[in-house]
Amino acid sequence: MITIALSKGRIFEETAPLLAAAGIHAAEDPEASRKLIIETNRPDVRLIIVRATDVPTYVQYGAADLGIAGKDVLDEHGGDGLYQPIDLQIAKCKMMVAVREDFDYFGSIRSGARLKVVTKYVKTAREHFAAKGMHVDLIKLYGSMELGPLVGLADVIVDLVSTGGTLRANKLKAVEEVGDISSRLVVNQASLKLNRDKLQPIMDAFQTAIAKNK
Ligand code: PRT
Ligand code: MG
Repeated sequence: MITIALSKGRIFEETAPLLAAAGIHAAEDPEASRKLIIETNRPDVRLIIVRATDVPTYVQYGAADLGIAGKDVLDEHGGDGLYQPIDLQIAKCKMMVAVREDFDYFGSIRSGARLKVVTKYVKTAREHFAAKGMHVDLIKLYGSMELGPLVGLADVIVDLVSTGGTLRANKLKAVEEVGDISSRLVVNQASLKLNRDKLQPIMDAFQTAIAKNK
């Protein structure tokens, strides 16, 4: 049995066409179903539906053979024991630094102010500001980072931006790019050695489908 870990929502939606290219079709829509294990048309392939941040953990410990996770999640996780062979080019967005529309980010940096940063991505943010030689205070949040600067919890957020609609709706502006984000296929290395005959065709089908979309 091949187990593929992924999250519902945008990752599932954008992965479904890639799975279809590999001849794998979910028997149920995880959005509609409460099942955490979703059968597919292939008796030897199943999907498990987990939180986006938990995907690397399932693959790392071999509870899933393959997983699909954002680079944001993988960078935070550290990627121990995870092989990342394919950039799937899905769920694309950017990791950005953002502030209130009326906040002078570059002026504050020049004056040497110590900025307060809220983020779900503490490791990524720490590395970004350290590379710029900035000393910041990091505050970990689990969601709705956009609220932080509005209520005085922080000066700065580090979060994902795709359309920019959430920033605009909350009178925030992006001031600096941290990096490009897309989802990656992650593979358990021991499983790849044992099950290469089953995993390689799936990986090849993904590659071909991605190349066609370009
Ligand atoms: O939602 P939940 O707390 O269950 O988990 P999650 O947020 O980790 O999962 P999900 O499904 O929301 O995101 C899964 C993956 O999609 C992330 O790990 C990213 O790699 C990728 N992705 C791509 C995004 C976005 N685009 C994105 N825009 N993840 C989140 N967002 C959020 C962002 O955090 C911000 O709140 O959408 C908001 C901004 O969107 P715009 O369009 O208003 O700019
Ligand atoms: Mg989300």
